[in-house]
Amino acid sequence: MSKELYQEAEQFIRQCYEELGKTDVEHRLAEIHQSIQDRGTYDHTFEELEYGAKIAWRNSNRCIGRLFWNSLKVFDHRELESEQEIRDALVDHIDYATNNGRIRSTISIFRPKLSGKEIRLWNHQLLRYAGYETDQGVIGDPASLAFTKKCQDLGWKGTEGSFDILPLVIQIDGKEPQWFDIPEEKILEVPLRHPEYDWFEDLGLKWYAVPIISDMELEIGGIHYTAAPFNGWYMETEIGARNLADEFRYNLLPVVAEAMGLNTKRNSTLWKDRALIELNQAVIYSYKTDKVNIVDHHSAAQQFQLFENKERKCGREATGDWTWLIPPISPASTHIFHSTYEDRVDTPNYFYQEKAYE
Ligand code: HEM
Ligand code: NRG
Repeated sequence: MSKELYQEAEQFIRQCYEELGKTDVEHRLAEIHQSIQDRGTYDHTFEELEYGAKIAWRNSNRCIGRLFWNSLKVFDHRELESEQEIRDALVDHIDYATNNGRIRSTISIFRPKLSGKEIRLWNHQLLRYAGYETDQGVIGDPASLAFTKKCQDLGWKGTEGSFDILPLVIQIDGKEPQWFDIPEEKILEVPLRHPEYDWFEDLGLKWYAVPIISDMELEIGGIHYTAAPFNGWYMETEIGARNLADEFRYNLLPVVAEAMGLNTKRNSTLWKDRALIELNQAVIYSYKTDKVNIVDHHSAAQQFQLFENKERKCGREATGDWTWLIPPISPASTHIFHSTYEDRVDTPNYFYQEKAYE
């Protein structure tokens, strides 16, 4: 029997039962020991699964949003077997999490990897825009070029627009992956406009409401959940300072700066910085006006400080990856910049896994 698996299980179960104030640990451990001996694996109870997913969020060193780790909604979909059932659960996840803009932090957990058999979601996020290589250059999101090609190989056709939502691609146990369009009425998007610049909306920019990471593996007590999409809500810089601004993404700083009438020939006019601020202001203004949850980076940093304090009160020190925790705009205006964090990776946690395609 797998010694490592039992040891991973024991460590998790002891932590879980201790934190939840449960007393029947030894009995549960004996049960798990027996199960691993009989079947080579064990099943989490719903309570263990739910708390494991929450601890995994709490342990996510790169996440600034961890104050809310204990209010994650967990959907247990371990019984689902077909691509269609999984598609329906994913669409329900999008719908539940979106909640007309009052976004709910949610995770949907499908059956874990067992003797090499696994469910994989090929999407990086359940909602994301396609990217196309054309004679006029890239249209859409350059980060999606490879996945978009895969979708086309599978028979999906996009409209070569700048904001085409990609289909869900689901693969079970190495079989041919199946793709499904997401019903339009389930997708909430926010057209971007600016509180002072009327011309801004004419740029025709938008972004989707909910970031739902779908390609990471959730590990709890030695069990590997390879399909476990999760979401919170956006921090404005993710959209305004990275997705729309990076030169290798939508690359919109020159467009915004020109429209602002800035001299883009000279670095010293700080046109990039000024365009960044207005782009981020537009993101915040648009999401707030449409009543779609979003957090600005100053509030997020304050919430993260509350998380650090709460953790200390519980006898833990928050671990963190400083290089990811600092926001890409005005980092030194947050306490995070002036702090240090131990980048120790505890489990349960969310991990990168090998790409399912390529
Ligand atoms: C990373 C914010 C919820 C797990 C991040 C990042 C931000 C962020 C800004 C950095 C992303 C980047 O630079 O690309 C938030 C906010 C949330 C939230 C505002 C609102 C509730 C969640 C939830 C989970 C989670 C619900 C899991 C249950 C993670 C993980 C990463 C991350 C694993 C690292 C991703 C990677 O390495 O690519 N978060 N987050 N976050 N967050 Fe959160
Ligand atoms: N930067 C990515 C999303 C990464 C995760 N961010 C969150 N996660 N806010 C982007 O699409 O811009 N979350 O679970 O809320």
